[in-house]
Amino acid sequence: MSATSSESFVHGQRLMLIFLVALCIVVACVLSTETTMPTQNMSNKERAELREEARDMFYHAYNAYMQNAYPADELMPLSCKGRYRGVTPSRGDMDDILGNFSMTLVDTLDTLVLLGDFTEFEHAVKLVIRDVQFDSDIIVSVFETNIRMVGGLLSAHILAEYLQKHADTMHWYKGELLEMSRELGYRLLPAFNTSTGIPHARVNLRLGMKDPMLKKSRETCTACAGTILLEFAALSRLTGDPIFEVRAHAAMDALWKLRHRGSDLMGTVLNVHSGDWVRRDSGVGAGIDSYYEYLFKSYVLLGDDKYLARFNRHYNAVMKYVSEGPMLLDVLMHRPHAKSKNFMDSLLAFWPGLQVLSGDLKPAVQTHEMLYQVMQMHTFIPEAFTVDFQIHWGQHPLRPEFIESTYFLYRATGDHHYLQVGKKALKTLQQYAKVSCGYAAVNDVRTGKHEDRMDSFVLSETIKYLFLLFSDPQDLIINVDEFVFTTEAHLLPLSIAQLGNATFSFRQTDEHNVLDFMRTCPSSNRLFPEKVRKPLRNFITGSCPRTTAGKRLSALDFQASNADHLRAVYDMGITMVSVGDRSQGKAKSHEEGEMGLQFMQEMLELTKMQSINQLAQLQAVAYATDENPQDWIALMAGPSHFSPELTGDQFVQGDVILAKPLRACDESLENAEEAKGKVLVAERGDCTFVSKARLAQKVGAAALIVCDNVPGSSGETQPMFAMSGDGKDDVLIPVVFMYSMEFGKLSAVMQRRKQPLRVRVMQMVEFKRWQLAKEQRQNQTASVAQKPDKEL
Ligand code: DMJ
Repeated sequence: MSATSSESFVHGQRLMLIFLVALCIVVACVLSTETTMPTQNMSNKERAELREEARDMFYHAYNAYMQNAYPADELMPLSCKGRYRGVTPSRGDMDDILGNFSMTLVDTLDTLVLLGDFTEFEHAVKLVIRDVQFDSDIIVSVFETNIRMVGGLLSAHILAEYLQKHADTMHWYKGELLEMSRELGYRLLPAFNTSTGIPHARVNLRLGMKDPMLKKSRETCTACAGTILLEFAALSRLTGDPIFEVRAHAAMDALWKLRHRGSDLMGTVLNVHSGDWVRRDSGVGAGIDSYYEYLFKSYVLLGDDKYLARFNRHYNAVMKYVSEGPMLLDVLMHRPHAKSKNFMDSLLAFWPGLQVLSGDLKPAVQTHEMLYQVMQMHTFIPEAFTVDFQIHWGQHPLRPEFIESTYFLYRATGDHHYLQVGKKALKTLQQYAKVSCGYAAVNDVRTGKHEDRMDSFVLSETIKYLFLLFSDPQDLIINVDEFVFTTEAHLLPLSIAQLGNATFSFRQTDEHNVLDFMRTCPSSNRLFPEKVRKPLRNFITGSCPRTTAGKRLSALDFQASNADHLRAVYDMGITMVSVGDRSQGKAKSHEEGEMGLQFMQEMLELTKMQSINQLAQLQAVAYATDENPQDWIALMAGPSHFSPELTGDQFVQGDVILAKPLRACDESLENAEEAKGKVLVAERGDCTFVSKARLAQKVGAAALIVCDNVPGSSGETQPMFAMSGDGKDDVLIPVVFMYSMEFGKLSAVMQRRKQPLRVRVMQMVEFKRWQLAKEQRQNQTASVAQKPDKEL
């Protein structure tokens, strides 16, 4: 053994020790308490039955895929056939996952080993070696190809060699899967030729970046660029070719440099050439999730302390700005006190699992509990849900993240609550997602309608984690504690650190602060999950639905000159005193009382503006009242991330027209001609916000208002949010969102008027300023006009 590799070996052992000790500390913290045990224990018999049910689920899905879809990438469980790129009607960017390389089988290989099905594993490996090839003129996602294909091949290679050694089987295997993963790695490498070293989001498997379609490629997401290192390091260490690991480390270094130096937070979309941020929202879910995961797991797998130090810096920032009780809400990386979204996405459900691994158990228990309640409320965790736990986006593609966290929480605590949670998740899948040909994604958790889609992660992660949750570690063929689970739940052995890579030495940098890591262990020595969960038990039911019975005057609408408003304020218990002695804090005269009111009004305006700023530029749709064309009313609207911002006194004006069909998801509109130059209204639903915007732009509309499809929703009772896009910036017209109640008002005026209704789309803050200035002008004119009378 060379000096380097023996050092690495020692390091690897030390790492594993740290990791296990951390886990033990957590478990010890948990078990040393004398708090009451959780109520419902699960018998060994029931647990074993559930493990077998998870196994049956696997075979139901796997056989459906193998018999009806293989060698396709995915099974379409409703039509019971395979989904092929370029053959099956395209779903747009989503299809970048598919490379016609039998993805579901490759992604599933290591689950077969965990299930102990060596015969089928051997058969499947032979199929992959025989059938799978990569020389295709197809553009694929670098991130997805890496985590599902490279990771799947590597893990299967490692397990094939493991079985040769420990199960005396597969002696014919000569590392073919490793060769395949090396070839695929090379095909991904052209994506890394950028000035920053941050890889492009997509690459052509045959042509690299020479595909003309990729000429304009420049944007990627943080998770897309930052979820490469585990697989690429394993690839380098197993093949001996350092190029992969070199490129992946460089990408991680470049990303780290892009963090906001004040907040230590990262955005979600960036330009790979300039390193500029395109979207500065910062959370732990979509667009960034596995970047954090790979920082921590790179430390665990490779033992490089700098990744732990980086993880800790980001982690502290997330816990400071993004975490709010059990919730995790996006903020702006450069303005971390401003929340940028009022909803959470289901991808963040992986976070408690990562917190468990890093030793921060208490917030993990809390967030998991919140998610469990969301799941119980809506049957499945919807793709996105609002801060008051209403559905923001009702889809559920049978994602694994919540079950993954449930598994890690159970492993760390031994609390049977997590077995019960897993049971609930399993039974729900059986009841609502199982179809005769596999498991179908849920299109909308409100209706339970299915989608013709079974993503490869259903087999590689969702069912795998269920099986692991109900299995005793000693019953498994491999000791899972000796492996790191990649983000796609592929197994990479900690022993990879022993295969030292001479290219890298473990540097001690100023980023390194192991103490930070030690501090993340729950400081409360008497922590017990049940104790943490208990106060949260009615977290959701206690806080929603949040409706107000009657319409109350909101501060946003208050006008000191309006007698009704003064009365309403009085009824709320606020008394305006306008006469009396100044020394006692009361106004001296009627005029001073008036000034006091005006002062209060200004304070209110200031507060309004502050909260408006925090709401990331609240928008307004304004129109003149029926009575007086000089009198304007503004209805509250939300901005979008993908359309140009209307700043300062900019506005777009036009007559309002409803799209036909109203959802505006087709290729064109029936009233396309009429919509030219108008402010188009389209209803939310059936397709993304940004595709409605593209259609509106295509037909020449001046702006687009997307109105909500949830009856009764209102900006008065729920926070406004900014509509998300897909990272591209091709929408050049303003696009705003209106809740149903606000749109109802607009629609009522439209129906009342004989003429088309002309509106202005602008910033709310600007509208308020405009109104204030107008009121002040009117007041001045009025007082000038009144003076002679008074003097008389
Ligand atoms: C998986 O492909 C991986 O877990 C990835 O990190 C996130 N998305 C899916 C599952 O939801």
